[in-house]
Amino acid sequence: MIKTFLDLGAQPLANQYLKKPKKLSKKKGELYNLKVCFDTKSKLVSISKKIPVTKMFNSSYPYKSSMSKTMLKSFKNLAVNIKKRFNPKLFLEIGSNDGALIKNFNLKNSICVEPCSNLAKITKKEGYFTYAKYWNFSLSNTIKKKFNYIDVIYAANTLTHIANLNDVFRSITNILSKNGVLIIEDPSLLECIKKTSYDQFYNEHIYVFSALALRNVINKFGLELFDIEKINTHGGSLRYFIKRKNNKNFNISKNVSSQINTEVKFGLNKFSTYKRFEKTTRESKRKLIFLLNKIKRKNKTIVGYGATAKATTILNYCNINEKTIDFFVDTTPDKINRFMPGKKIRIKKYNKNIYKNIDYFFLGAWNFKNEIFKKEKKFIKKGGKFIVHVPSPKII
Ligand code: JHZ
Repeated sequence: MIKTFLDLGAQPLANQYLKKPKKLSKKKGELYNLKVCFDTKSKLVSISKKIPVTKMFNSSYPYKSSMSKTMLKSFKNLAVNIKKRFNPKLFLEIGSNDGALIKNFNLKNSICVEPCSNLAKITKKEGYFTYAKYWNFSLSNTIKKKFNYIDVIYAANTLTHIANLNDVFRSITNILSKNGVLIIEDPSLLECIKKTSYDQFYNEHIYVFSALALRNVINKFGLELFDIEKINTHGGSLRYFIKRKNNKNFNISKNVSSQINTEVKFGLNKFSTYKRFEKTTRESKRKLIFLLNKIKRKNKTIVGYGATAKATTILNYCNINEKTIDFFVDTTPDKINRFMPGKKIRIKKYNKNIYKNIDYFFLGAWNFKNEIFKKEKKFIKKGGKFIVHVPSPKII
């Protein structure tokens, strides 16, 4: 049974940064109701409304993974580990974005799949064999015809963005070699619930995985988890290592049962846990609005730092507008001089002197707090403050 536990209100598409702000309409499909549900059988957490992929991932997708040093470092380390541990003859990345990970792999034995053609162009230009296509069964057949079976398939922050998980895993098992490994990484549902980071829910995040739910999903395809790594990226993610059940080349690590046991102990298998999360989310909204209003009453300036997809959920759920946050700063070229989705809040190009006349930064990219704090030492030294909303709204 599918049960709804959270209503985040009318939301625009998270990565649609308009050149001019306008009143969005539900009728035209510019706004949708963001509700989050729990499947009592599979334990999957998903959003209820699925937006057509072509509306989300197309030739003007702005997000680039390479915009953060943290991600680049994480991908570099991962590439070293994959080569050491699995030594793939053929490496396939689903959702290769701007090549932040793949550039650590050899041109000759790497394949990229990226449906956003503006991003696919980047890896193509660098010489990587790139399919500017959506991941599906037909594409897996095309790849199989050309390359045969693949021994390492990797996807970061991608599979949770595809509604039809049955097709996702059927397509993967279609081309994964007998002893092949599938590695996927995504924000951890446990961390999301623990930190009340309700902003992990938006149109692109159709699912937020727990190990518990993922195990149930892949089981039908003769796949099993053999290792799980906890990583710090995106507010706490899990990196899952998956193999065919009949592949006895890898032992099942204790990390798998330990993660699932922790999740069950926390209650990720129970609807009541999600109802509690709904309550803490409402409380978080109330506290954030109270905090921002208190600062504004003192005539202080607040500027958003990192025009994230996550910030779209916060701004629209908490009804925060340009009277509270003057503008956002961001380093992503395709976001600059545009407006935060659903809001009249402009995004300005980040520069090193941006903090002059700013009292507070609202940390839209809270998941890169360490990287940003390191970069903004001068702002902090001058008495500048940051506002974060996870694990609960506060000034730091
Ligand atoms: P970041 C996107 O979500 C969308 P977002 C997507 N659905 C997903 O799953 C995750 O990524 C992986 C900027 N920035 O990574 C760059 C600075 O300006 O939290 C980005 O615009 N200065 C695919 O958007 C944004 O912040 C900096 O110093 O929630 C970060 O976006 C740093 C470090 C970042 O993902």
